[in-house]
Amino acid sequence: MTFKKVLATTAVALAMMSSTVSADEIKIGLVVKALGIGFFEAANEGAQEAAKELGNVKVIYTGPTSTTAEGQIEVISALIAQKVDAIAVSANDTDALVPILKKAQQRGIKVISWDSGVSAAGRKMHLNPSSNQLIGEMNIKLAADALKAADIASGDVAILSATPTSTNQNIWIEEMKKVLPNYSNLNLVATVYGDDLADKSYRETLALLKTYPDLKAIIAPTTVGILAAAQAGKDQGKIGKVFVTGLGLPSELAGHVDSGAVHSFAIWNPIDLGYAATMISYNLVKGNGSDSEIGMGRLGAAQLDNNGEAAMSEPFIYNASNVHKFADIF
Ligand code: RAM
Repeated sequence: MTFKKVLATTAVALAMMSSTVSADEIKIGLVVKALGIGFFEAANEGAQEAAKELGNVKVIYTGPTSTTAEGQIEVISALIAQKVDAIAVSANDTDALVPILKKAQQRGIKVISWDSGVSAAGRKMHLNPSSNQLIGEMNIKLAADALKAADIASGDVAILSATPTSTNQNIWIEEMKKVLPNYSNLNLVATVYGDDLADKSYRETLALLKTYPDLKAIIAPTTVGILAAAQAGKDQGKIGKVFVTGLGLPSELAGHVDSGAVHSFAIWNPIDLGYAATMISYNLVKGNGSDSEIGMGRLGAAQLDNNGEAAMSEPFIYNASNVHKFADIF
């Protein structure tokens, strides 16, 4: 090979390398409870937006196929092997992920939880979508509002949650129970778990309707659960008799609001949540921020409490007046 040819070949090789990898690219693993959940897909949209805005950041969107801690441990191990710079996880279990996340941190990987937290030992900080107290209170108030709008004085209500080990839902249920005594017209008869799987949530709803014939409302603080419950109620001819509420996506629930199966529901912006988690992860890698404050890009700064927790924003209520406006967004 002539000297000229060697130079040309080297130049081509270098050009190819720089177009595929760049030495200082920051890799962030965004780990979700499970793949195929609309809420997390919307969060990924925000995460990709943040990566684009930052430049030279790659977000690896990943998660198990069903909502288990075991599945997340496998996914996190793979991210450690890939030598990512940060991991941002929405956890299926508060404690089970701690050992693997500790290992990640020992290897210099910055770890945060977002949406659904892990114990403090497993992460640097946790980003709540909103105040947990507010979310709990809002879910109960939404059920009371649905009954009121239908002129139902009082009645039995049930909670359809995600998995029994889900940090976020468990905290919200606790908060709901704290305010329930203020709603003497709501009688909580059961809490059941659909595991954030559409078919299990659907079956659990059928069982609730059968076991509690006087049920007036189902509160599902999960986007998967609320959608399945609304569908099951509709299929069982319960529109106008049993109201489904909780936390859901306008894009998934607009039809059920139209049909009357859902009077109103709440959610924060899931795109913003994924964006914020990515911005925080990046800032931790870069050493930006402090123990009390860290940047979330266009969303401003997150204020951390003594437990290393922050809240992104307020949840928003959706009903017939606004659900279609937001259905195109998330
Ligand atoms: C589901 C998940 C998620 C939760 C939302 C409201 O998508 O359980 O963790 O925040 O519902």
